Amino acid sequence: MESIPARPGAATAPGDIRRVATAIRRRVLEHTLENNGGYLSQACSSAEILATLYLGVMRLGPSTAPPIPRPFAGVPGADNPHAFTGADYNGAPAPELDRFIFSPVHYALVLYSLLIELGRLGPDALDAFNRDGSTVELIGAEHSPGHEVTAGSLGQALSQAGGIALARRLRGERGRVWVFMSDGEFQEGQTWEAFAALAHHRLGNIGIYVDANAQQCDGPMDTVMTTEPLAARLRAFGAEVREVDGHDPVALAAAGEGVGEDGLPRVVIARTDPCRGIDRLRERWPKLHYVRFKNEAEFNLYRGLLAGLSEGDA
Ligand SMILES: Cc1ncc(C[n+]2csc(CCOP(=O)(O)OP(=O)(O)O)c2C)c(N)n1
Repeated sequence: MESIPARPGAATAPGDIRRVATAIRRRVLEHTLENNGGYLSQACSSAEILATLYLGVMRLGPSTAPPIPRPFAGVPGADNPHAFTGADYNGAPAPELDRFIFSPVHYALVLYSLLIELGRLGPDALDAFNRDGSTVELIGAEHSPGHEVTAGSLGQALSQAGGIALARRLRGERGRVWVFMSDGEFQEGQTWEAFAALAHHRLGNIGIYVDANAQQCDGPMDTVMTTEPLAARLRAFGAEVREVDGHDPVALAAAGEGVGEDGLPRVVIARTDPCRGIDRLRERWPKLHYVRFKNEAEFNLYRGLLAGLSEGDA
């Protein structure tokens, strides 16, 4: 049987990653039905990427955070000793361990669902989803489970991750910095400025996975503003680029190998399908960014799909 050895001491079979990915889609669909709205196509596109990062790429310690997320304790500041980030769901920081920076924070429910599947977050954690005073935010922020920075204004997290990567290198830490981004963020100038800085400082300890689902909130990327040829542009900015099928855990894990060993930032462009695993979503194309159901018939249709998803062959 194939296995993915990237995470030391814990080889994960691709089948396990696929099962986790299916469970993510199921939970996100369930919540989209419950709340009549959700970032469902993002679960379809990114489930294998995020599951592979956690199970086959990143070196993280066990969660040190409570299974039921803490309420919001205010923004960080000199006068607020109670503020916290959600990074402790990714384990305590250690020089040899990796850090994870989650950039397109409207994907938050996808990350929470993954953390639940991995036992890093309790199964009831989503009871507080999108409630006032809760950290389990619809649009995640630094206090939300699994998040380390506030990135709701898209395109900023990579710059923050670059600063963390530079600081880690200056301290002699061997742990890497992994960033998850969406393709819409490559329409923003700050992203390219960040890449110029990563290349200038030769930050080879940073790896970036991009969910290239070819969609953004106003529709298909190529009609709003194309970012192609993305790989060539990134190479021109000094990155080492791999392009893979974003639903293939083996290819995704292999594309992250060797990060931390040379002087170039690594970008994995994961080509994905925003309807993967929930084929009926194609009927809604190109309006996929935020899914809401229009009538009882549609609710019933998607409720019916839930059962199929639990059998798990997305
Ligand atoms: C700086 C900034 N501009 C605009 C927005 C509004 N916005 C929220 S999600 C989104 C789409 C971003 O593209 P992507 O994440 O690739 O879309 P998806 O695949 O989730 O549809 C936009 C423009 C934002 N959050 N931040």
